[in-house]
Amino acid sequence: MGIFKSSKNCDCLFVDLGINFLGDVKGLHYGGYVPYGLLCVASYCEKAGYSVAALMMDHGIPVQYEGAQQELDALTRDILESEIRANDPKVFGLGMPYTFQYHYMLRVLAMVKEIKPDIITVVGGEHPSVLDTECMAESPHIDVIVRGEGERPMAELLNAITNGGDFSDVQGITYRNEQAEVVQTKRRTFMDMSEAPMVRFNMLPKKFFSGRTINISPTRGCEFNCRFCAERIFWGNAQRKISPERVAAEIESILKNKYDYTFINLEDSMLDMRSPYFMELMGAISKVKRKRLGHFVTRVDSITDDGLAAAKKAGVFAILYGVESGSEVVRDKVQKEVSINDVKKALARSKKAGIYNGTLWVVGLPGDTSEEADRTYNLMETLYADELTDIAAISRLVPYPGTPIHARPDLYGVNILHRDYQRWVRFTDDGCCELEDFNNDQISTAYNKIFTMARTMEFNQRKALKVTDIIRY
Ligand code: B12
Ligand code: SF4
Repeated sequence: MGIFKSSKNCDCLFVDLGINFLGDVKGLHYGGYVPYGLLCVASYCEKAGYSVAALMMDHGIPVQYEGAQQELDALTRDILESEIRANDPKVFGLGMPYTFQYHYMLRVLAMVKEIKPDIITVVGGEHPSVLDTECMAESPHIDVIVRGEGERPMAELLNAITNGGDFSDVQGITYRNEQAEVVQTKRRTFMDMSEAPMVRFNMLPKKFFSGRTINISPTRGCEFNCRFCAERIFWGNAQRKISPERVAAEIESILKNKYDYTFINLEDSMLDMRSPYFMELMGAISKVKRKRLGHFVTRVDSITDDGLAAAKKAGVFAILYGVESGSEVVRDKVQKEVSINDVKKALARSKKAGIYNGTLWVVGLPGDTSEEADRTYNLMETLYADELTDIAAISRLVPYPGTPIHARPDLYGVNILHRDYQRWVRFTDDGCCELEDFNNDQISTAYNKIFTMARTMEFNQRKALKVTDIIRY
């Protein structure tokens, strides 16, 4: 019997790699996550009539695991062996939301194929979706990659596997055919969100949720086009929405499970307060009592006073605003079409509405230099001094697969330094790219200077300090 709920005659064991395998990597380990995307796919397949089970590696690997790789791999293998034995799945569906999980993914898939050679491995997530042929070339243990939105292709694959269909009919996948050739099927259109069933969180054991934030995503897609971001390409440039009633019902279902979670966050690419949907969503959520709502992310140019009031009434604790840089040159280069005035005005309105303001920043974007980064420093310092930002999440640029910068770094003056993906981490001074006029060491120096100032400012504000560990971004 495995540590997770087992499911006899399981069609697919869904597994997310989590974060504990990393050990205590600077700035990255802050409690882990609930694998929402994986559960979306598993819930959809279950509704389509397949028998599924879900496993999150973090539940079996201790927090901030400190062992050597050999020990980690032995532990991982034990977990996989016990779960595969307990469930005997036909398919192993692996979720890899983060690029830094790449090498661990390769090792996990090799183990899975050793444990059960005839199992079919299917991998999903942003990195393999974009770098499908590279992943296939580097791992003989991947049978199929689902590119992009996972629900429909995964259900169709399970149908093909259990009923003997042909993978070539499943749009949106990359697979190895009988001649071991890598085949990419046609890109698939996005699904209508009314098809998405409620996510069944209780596929994972109750104690897994203890101390974690639960992220749900009422919408998919973004109409904006910031050049460092993959959202528009991965999810499409039109926002698809889950009905507010269904979102409220999903939150109710979380409450009914009595999980010991910290916050429920709305983790959409961005929520636009100007849309009627936003007001309806806040209205529906405000009817759910005692839910402990955390944050959502938006742009400074999409706020409205009515929207802020509705968010406050719905119980939203914090709003995270993408500011990115204090440099106009940089913001122009990455098509973040907002001015410093917009930033200040929006943050002031948000504060006035009683919201806890978080701001999101990136050092080392195209156009950045030591001088431009000083503008970021100065703007952030002013925002802190004026109490317009309570917390700041400062990253350095990582050209994630799926972003326009990753596709054409040359167009943006970005030089990718290495492809050691486990080091493609953005809250660190160990960079993976640099700019023509802002080299890796200079970026690290600017990053550390800004980061240190922000921490000092937060520590000066006792109110901010209390929530530093709560807002996990
Ligand atoms: C919520 C969120 C978080 C949450 C929780 C993470 C989680 N995975 O649930 C928190 C706040 C913890 C977080 C943290 C970080 N995040 Co984050 N996060 C997101 C966000 C905004 C939403 C994730 C989500 O739930 N999406 C909705 C679901 C439905 O989509 P999905 O997970 O992609 O799943 C779909 C497909 O990928 C696919 N799929 C997924 N799994 C599987 C499995 C199978 C078998 C199949 C077939 C398909 C499949 O089908 C799903 C449904 O269609 C995404 C951006 C985004 N909009 O997706 C960034 C994103 C995942 N985060 C990102 C990053 C970089 C981070 C951080 C590393 C930032 C940092 N600190 O440096 C940290 C590290 C994680 C940690 N320390 O725990 C990047 C990852 C880029 C990359 N290539 O690595 C993203 C894509 C945003 C971005 N483009 O910058 N994050
Ligand atoms: S940074 Fe935000 S607004 Fe810009 S494209 Fe990405 S999700 Fe959209």
